Amino acid sequence: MKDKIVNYLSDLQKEELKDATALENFRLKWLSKKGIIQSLMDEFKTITDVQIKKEIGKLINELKQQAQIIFDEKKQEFEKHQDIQIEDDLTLELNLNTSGSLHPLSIIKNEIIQIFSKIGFVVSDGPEIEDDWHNFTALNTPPDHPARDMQDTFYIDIEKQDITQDIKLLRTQTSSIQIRVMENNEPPIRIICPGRVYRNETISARAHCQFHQVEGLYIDENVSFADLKTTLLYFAKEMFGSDTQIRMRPSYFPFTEPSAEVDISCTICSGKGCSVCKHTGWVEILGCGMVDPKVLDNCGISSRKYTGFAFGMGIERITMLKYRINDLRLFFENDIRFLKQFENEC
Ligand code: 2NL
Repeated sequence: MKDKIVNYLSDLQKEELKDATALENFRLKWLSKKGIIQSLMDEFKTITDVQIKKEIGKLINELKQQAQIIFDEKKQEFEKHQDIQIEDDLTLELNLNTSGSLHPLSIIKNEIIQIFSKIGFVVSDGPEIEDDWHNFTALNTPPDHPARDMQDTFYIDIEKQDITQDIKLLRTQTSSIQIRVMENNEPPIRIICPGRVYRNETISARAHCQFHQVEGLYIDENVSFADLKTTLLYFAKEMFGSDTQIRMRPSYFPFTEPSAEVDISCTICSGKGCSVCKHTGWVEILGCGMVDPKVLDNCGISSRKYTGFAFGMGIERITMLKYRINDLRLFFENDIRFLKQFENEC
């Protein structure tokens, strides 16, 4: 039996383990329950001579240990190699086409800026954390107006604020930028103000607690409602195509008088009637009006000398119409499958 084990020891060293299949065959041959080592153990149990038993036991142990070491080392080597192939194949070709792209809201925001800059509007911006004066009071919003309600506006740590000071909040519209510009500049003023705004809304397909706006303001001597209408018709045609028509419906905002809501002829069905325009042929895109004289006076601009118009639109709404997107939440989830669809748009 001793010679047999010594032969096995030399056989073991000659094993060539090229791949995982060879390794498994090795395991079956040497280490499994029906393998060589187990059968040697069975034979070992029948030895009665204590001295021989000791000697043989030592040899079997050596054989077992060596077989196990060979198996473990090869196994580790193959697994490591497999990892490299899957995760770190350094020979793979580089995909050079991986640059990022603009978010659809940025694409449309830039397009709106571009359209208005062609007729002399310049971009202004301002803080997202505003005070009550710039967001509400200067804009002629009365103290009991529903927009001021906690349910509609995010106030910042309201319980910690000194209510004799101007209350801090997240701006609900970018008009606060225009108030700051009017306070600090003499007309003529011709600005557009893109930016993120916040409202305390329950999130759904049609409403979100954050969205983006572009507001416009034009103040000079003799600015008229006809100027407003011409400007917005120009915008609608540039944005949605030269066949686009607009219509104005009377409306109400605390900061404009008169006020109007503007619809465009439905770009999807060309006015024939579809689900987007709810079979009316018209889709609302913005609100506008002549700046209320009280707002001008609040900012130190003489309402006897100057008049102006203003308008405001939601960038999400324009983007949804342009790209036929039907759920607001898609803009804020940053799902790569959504974003990738706009790669070629900018
Ligand atoms: C809407 C309507 C509007 C304005 C915004 C404005 C700003 C100043 C003075 C007067 Cl400083 N008006 N902005 C005017 C009318 C409508 O927004 O539906 N926005 C999404």
